[in-house]
Amino acid sequence: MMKNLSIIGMPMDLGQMRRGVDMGPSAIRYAGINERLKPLFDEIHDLGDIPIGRPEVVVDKVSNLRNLDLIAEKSTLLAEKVDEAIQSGSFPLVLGGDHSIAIGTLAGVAKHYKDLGVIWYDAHGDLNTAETSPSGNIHGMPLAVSIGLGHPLLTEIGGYFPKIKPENVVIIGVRSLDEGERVLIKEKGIKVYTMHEIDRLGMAKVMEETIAYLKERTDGVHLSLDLDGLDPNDAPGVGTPVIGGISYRESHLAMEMLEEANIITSAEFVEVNPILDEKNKTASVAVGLMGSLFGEKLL
Ligand code: HAR
Ligand code: MN
Ligand code: MN
Ligand code: MN
Repeated sequence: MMKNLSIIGMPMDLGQMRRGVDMGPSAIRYAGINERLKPLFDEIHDLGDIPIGRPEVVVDKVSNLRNLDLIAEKSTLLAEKVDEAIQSGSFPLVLGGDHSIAIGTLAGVAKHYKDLGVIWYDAHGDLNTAETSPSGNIHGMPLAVSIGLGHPLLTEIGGYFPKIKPENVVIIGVRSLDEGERVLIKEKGIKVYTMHEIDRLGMAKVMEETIAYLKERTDGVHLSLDLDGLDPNDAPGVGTPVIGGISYRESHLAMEMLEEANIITSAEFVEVNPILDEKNKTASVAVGLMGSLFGEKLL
């Protein structure tokens, strides 16, 4: 069977307030994604970037959500591209952009599965709604939106609802949660490995359990990897760094174990902000992790 990859850039920074994350796809391409992944696929198609432009910031008067209409509009474009890639038999790899892009990615992916699983690799839960958000920033909401909670303009993208079931989600690396997110995790029974469990069990055990859990209940697994899940020492180029994160080595192991288990069917790498980075280190880390995720071997 042919193994093809479709790379889709989503240079959207509308989900938060720090400029520069719109340059994430460029930084990741500059870090050599094509060369690095070329040996691992039969064909790589770089589909370029979804056009975002440079729209003015608009805060929705009713919901207080920043750039709601624009994010809904651009996410619809991304969902269509991702959908097309999957239809053509290609693995979709989306480059962000802030994490609000996951709304569009998942809208394009989830319709192809009865029970899509999601690994949310992140310092944050991204489970806020307009009611619980401390910031009004939509990049703190994409996981909530994908399980069907949030503004209808977001939850209904792609014309179906919800995208994923809360019990098919595993959050890994979280160390910053707002009160409403805590409540939601408990209420919905979302599986979570905080930094505490990663320290206690070790990443190998965390991934073994995650893989076993998802294999049992899902027919495809999307990896949504927020670079701020990693420790800021290893991934400094992110808009909302939180100390005490997952190391580069642990992340490599996680990617290698996912590859061995052969469960990942789509992926996105988000929140790379080259303006805040040190010599494109974070984009290079992202590309290194992609290498492991797609089967790069030392020997
Ligand atoms: N929880 C905070 C909020 O909702 C901060 C979210 C930061 N989000 C990301 N994505 N970087 O993980 O505003
Ligand atoms: Mn092809
Ligand atoms: Mn995130
Ligand atoms: Mn985050």
